[in-house]
Amino acid sequence: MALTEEQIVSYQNNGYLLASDLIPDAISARAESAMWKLMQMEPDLPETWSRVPDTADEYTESRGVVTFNGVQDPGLMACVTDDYLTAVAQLLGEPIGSLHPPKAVHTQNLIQHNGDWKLPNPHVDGIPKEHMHKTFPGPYRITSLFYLSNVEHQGGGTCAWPGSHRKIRQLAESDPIKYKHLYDLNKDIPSLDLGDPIELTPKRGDILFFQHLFGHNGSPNILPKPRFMMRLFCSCEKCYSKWAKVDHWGHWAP
Ligand SMILES: O=C(O)CCC(=O)C(=O)O
Ligand SMILES: [Fe+2]
Repeated sequence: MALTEEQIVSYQNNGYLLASDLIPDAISARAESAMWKLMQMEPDLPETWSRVPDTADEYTESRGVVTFNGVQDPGLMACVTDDYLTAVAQLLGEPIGSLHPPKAVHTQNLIQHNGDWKLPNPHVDGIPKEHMHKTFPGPYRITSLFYLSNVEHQGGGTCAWPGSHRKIRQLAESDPIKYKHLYDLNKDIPSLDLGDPIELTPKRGDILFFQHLFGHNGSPNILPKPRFMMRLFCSCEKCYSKWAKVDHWGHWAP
């Protein structure tokens, strides 16, 4: 088994799990190289780290997010290991070997943000107004963030609110009409007392799993080195209909 019973229980209790060792080091090292190449940056030349690549699909300047959609580079796709797929099946309680694999990735790489570092407010995923995703059952059961660089304090670590999935679900269930859509639910999340977040500082090859309705958010990368992170895409009918993202790609939603 890819994950221990303790890790599965921790995921259920906290709403998330940061797991190491699902990707062999050689594979994550190759994936990091693929990411540097995609970003048109040289790992040994810091002067190249702040250039937004002209091939990027999107650049969100306010947060320094460089997005590429539907990337199928074999070096990146190799991170979808059998152990990873087994881990997802374990966390979902599905039979091992029963999940269809994703077909591509999308990047959310963070280049240096010129400003103060501060903790973000929590959000749940699936909030873009144009989608109006329903809160239940939600656009996915579980999602995975793959880190492909070592993330230091204030270097773009994702912030996680342990146990927030229960409190957010309680809020959603308290008024099913008002909170029919994630878009509206998300507006009231900052008013909840979710406690202090944990600023995760993952290592290359770590994977963050979290559940539907889990409170989290990215934090700024104020360090020179870019933070590399990717999520998974799929083009099958089932995934595409749950959360169409761009072109024929949707988020992979096993
Ligand atoms: O950039 C991050 O660390 C997290 C971004 C995020 O909220 C997400 O991918 O759902
Ligand atoms: Fe998110």
